[in-house]
This record gives sequence, structure tokens and C-alpha cells, in this order.
Amino acid sequence: TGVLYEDEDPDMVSTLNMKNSEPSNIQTEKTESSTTSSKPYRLRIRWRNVILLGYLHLAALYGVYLMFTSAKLATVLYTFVLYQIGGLGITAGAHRLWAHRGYKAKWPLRVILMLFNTLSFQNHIYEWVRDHRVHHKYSETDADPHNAKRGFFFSHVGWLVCRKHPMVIEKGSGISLKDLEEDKIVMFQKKYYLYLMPLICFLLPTLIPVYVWNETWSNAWFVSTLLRYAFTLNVTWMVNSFAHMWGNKPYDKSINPSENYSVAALALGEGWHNYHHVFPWDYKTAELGNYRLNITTAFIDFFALIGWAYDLKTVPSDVVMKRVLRTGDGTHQLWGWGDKD
Ligand code: ST9
Ligand code: ZN
Ligand code: ZN
Repeated sequence: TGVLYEDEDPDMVSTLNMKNSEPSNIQTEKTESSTTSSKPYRLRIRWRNVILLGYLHLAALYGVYLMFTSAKLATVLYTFVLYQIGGLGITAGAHRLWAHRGYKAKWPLRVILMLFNTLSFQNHIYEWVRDHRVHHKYSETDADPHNAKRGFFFSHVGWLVCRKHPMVIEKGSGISLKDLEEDKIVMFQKKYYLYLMPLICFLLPTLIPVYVWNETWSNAWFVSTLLRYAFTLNVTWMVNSFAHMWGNKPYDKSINPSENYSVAALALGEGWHNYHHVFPWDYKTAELGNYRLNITTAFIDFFALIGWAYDLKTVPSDVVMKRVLRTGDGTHQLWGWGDKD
């Protein structure tokens, strides 16, 4: 079938994941009353994370300097490729496949995506997906782990350096992750994360340039490893901060997530965030399959071609159009670009 309609439920959060029987179409207003300030909350900073992320960002700045002054060209290209590969582990893997079930993938592709995902170290898939499903279901309330109503800094990185709001954990425990528990590859990554992550995110990316093309240890560590990791993190975080603040809202003007071109380009096609929050199950996370600003879609389409990805879910144009006319902000200009591909 490959296609879902607006009234069938969309969001992973509501089809697969509800232990309780709350209604599906999950917009902010429905959940707001039960997710704001019903519990006392005191901000508690996790200083360990402040120190680690602080070191990472200073080291990444030094990495920028080394990249322009002493790193080999091979190292710079390799750093870029690792960012793209690790990025796909987040976009095609954790996000479109595991969090939203926008498509299905055979095991070899799931292994590839799990390894790519580990390269980006954004916590294991299981934890990432749980936070992300809570983010969609309780978007911009206290139960949203990176609630953008708490400001740019909080939604970008602040949420990773303080204890979670109790509502996140309370509402999060009502989200079922049964589909992930049944996925051996996801559970393997979870079980061995403390070995896999240091190896794939830090050790191998540093050893390869040193042993394969004689790069210095310092260039390998600061450029290929720490600069690449910090860059990928910040680009991902931009979806939560920039794309929840700036851009057009052609699909639903009542929510903050927006269509942000710069984020789309850097985040491998994940900046079409107004569309994504309205139609979260679309495997393209965008209305049109424009490969230039959506490399992730090209990646999934390639695997669909060889049969490793299948059941790609999209939204029929007339459903999108109706929604645009009903709730859009009037900036939708894509009709007439040709048929959806
Ligand atoms: C990182 C993640 O960077 C980034 C995610 C970004 C998402 C973006 C999405 C945008 C769309 C996709 C676009 C992709 C674009 C990609 C482009 C690529 C080029 N529900 O966590 P604890 C439980 S990670 C239910 O310790 P604290 C939990 O199980 C970076 N339960 O909370 C535990 O239970 P138990 C690296 C939940 O103490 C208990 O609560 N990693 C939920 O408040 C306590 O859990 C880091 O920096 C939930 N949602 O600490 C580490 N959550 O005790 C960051 C938790 O029974 N994390 N529970 O086991 C931490 O250090 C901590 O989590 C903390 C909170 C300090 C933030
Ligand atoms: Zn969002
Ligand atoms: Zn999403």
C-alpha cells in the first residue's frame, strides 16, 4: 500500500506506541493541559555533561584551526564523509526508520544503519527513539525533552546538561517501544553500547587516518573525531532549535516547527520540520523528494531499488493540499513544480 491518509493515524507515537489508549492526532493543544507544570520542577544541572560538552566544543574549535593549517586533504575529506555517514545513521536510521517507521528495512540495511548511528553517538537508538516519540506526541510542552518553548539554548543543547523534567519521564513511560524491543539489531546496540560507541565514534575514526595515510595523532583526534562529532551534534540539534523557531509554516501555522532551508541542507534533509510534524510518517520527512536538500531520501530510495528498503510511506498530494488550504500560513508555493516523485 505504501500510503497513509490523514485520518489513519500517522504518527508512530499513536499507532504502535501507546500503552494507554489516548486518541491519536496528537497536537499540542490536546496534551497541553496535562503536561504543563503539574509537578514541581527545579532545574538541576548535570555538571559532568557541561564539562564533557564544554571540552568537546573547545576541542572542535581547535580542530577547525588544525583543519585549515595542518590537516591533510585526505583527512578533511574523510571528516566530511564521516559526518555524512554518521548523519545517515541518525536521519535514515534512528529517525525515519526506527522512530517513525516511515519505511521498513531488511536486516543488512538495519545493521548498516545501526553502525552508522553508533558513529554519531547520540545515545543508543532505543533511548533516542523514546525521547523523539515523546517530542512528537507532547511537542512543546513540559513533557517534550527539548521543549522549544524553554528557549533556543535549552532546545539546542541545554536539555542535555540538566535533569529531565519529571513530565518527560512520566509521559515517556506511556510510550510503547515494543517494536524496538522486537528488533534484535536495536537491542544488540543497546546491550553493547558502552563498547560499540567508544570504538566506532572515537577509536576507529582516530586510528584510520594515522595508520592509513600517516596523519598526525593530533589532527586525527581533533579534526576527524572531535570536530566531526561536535559538528554532527550541532547540526542535529539545529532541528530542535532553529527549525522550531525560524521558517515558513505552509502546512500548519498553529505550530512552531518550520520549513528551514539551511537546516535541511546541513541535516541531510531534516529541516522540513513543519511538514514533518504534520505528517511524521512520511519517509521523506518532506513533501517533495528533492534530493538536493534531502540526501537521506536518495539514500533510502537507493536501498528501495535493491529491495533492502520497502513499504515506503508517503502522503497523497490531495491530502497535503487540503491540509495546506485548511491550516497553512499561505507560503506554500510548491504546487506546479511537477508531480510528486
Ligand atoms: C544527543 C541526542 O545529542 C540528540 C537528539 C536530537 C534529536 C533531534 C530530533 C530532530 C529530528 C531528526 C533530525 C535528525 C538530523 C540529523 C542530522 C545529522 C547530520 N521516557 O536520562 P536520565 C528514564 S545525545 C521515559 O538519566 P536524567 C530513564 O530510563 C549526545 N523514561 O534522566 C531512567 O530510568 P531508570 C550525547 C525516560 O537523570 C530515568 O528516566 N549524550 C525518558 O534527568 C533517568 O534517565 C549525552 O550528552 C523518556 N523520554 O538525566 C548524554 N527519559 O532510572 C545526554 C529518561 O529506570 N543524557 N527516562 O533507568 C544525559 O546525560 C541524561 O539523559 C540527562 C538527563 C542529563 C540529559
Ligand atoms: Zn520537532
Ligand atoms: Zn520526527
